[in-house]
Amino acid sequence: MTESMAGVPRSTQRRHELNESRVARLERMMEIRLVEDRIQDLFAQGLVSGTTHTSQGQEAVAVGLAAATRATDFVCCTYRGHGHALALGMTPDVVLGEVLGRQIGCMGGLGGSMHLSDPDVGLLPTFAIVGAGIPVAVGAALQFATRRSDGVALSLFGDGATNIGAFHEGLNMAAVWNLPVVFVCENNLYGEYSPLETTTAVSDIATRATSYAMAADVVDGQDVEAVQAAVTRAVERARGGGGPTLVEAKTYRYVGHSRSDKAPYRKEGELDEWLARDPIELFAQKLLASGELSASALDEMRRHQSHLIDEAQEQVLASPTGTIAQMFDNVFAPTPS
Ligand SMILES: Cc1ncc(C[n+]2csc(CCOP(=O)(O)OP(=O)(O)O)c2C)c(N)n1
Ligand SMILES: [Mg+2]
Repeated sequence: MTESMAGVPRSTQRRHELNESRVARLERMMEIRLVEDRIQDLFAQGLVSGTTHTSQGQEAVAVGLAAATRATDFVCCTYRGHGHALALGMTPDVVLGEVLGRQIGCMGGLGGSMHLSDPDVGLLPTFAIVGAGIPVAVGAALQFATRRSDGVALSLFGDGATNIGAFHEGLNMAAVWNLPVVFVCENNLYGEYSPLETTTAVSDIATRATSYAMAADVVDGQDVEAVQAAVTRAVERARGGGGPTLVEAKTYRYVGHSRSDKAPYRKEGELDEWLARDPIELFAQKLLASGELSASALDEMRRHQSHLIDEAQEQVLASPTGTIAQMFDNVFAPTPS
């Protein structure tokens, strides 16, 4: 992790910037898009081991959530987590480093794309198992409640995960124990290659909260400020002792599920409809209209962000990969008595 001169981790500073400024939120959404595009390029060049899942189109959910929370809260995301990690404050070099198996990565390059984590920004370990983070977030909320702290745990997951047992067990327990947890479903309309309506009996995932007598909200996942407002309401409810909330953000992934999936299963015209409501464009237009940003400042922001990602990529590609010896660094073995 990069340390600033004042000794505050750069990731923590980045989190504060996001909490404070609308322009910073637009910039972060751009950064996420650029990093995800870059990861796809690097994957195509054979530089990423294993698989990778990118989130182009879903940037507003990551940034809206991060802007509504504190670095001392806990977030559990998924294997599609590069954007969440960047939004929470992890720097592009650390994310790219992990994806490319370099020591500079947040897990020293041993976790890879699906296992980003950093306690400084409150990002709990991340799983490849669909829905696995949901009970972990409930556990994190239970420890906040037990310690009587005002921390909140948040769980991010997809629409497909709401058909998993852990989702129902987690929501039930959170409701029964009135825990400070916010469940955020990124409904991107597909679970792997299956459209939502072929796997799921409801079209509004938020209605599932009714079974657990839980508050719920459905929000436009392309509108960063709508996401921020909904998550803020839910987080305030949780902090104030009002218990859990299920927030459903309606969004879309522009890319396939993973790797080189070209998404031939999409409905005709669907991608274009969603591209017409691109979350970065929508927010940029809003800031231009309010005068917070000029057209030239927006162009400069795009150029600058792209330059920063070029630099991060160069730095990462020049840095050492994880080693076999490193694999044993954090292994605990009891001494035989
Ligand atoms: C328990 C489990 N079942 C199946 C899989 C294979 N799998 C990986 S991602 C995925 C789709 C999940 O869809 P969703 O929850 O909507 O998240 P998205 O990928 O759309 O972000 C599946 C079925 C898995 N990783 N874990
Ligand atoms: Mg999905």
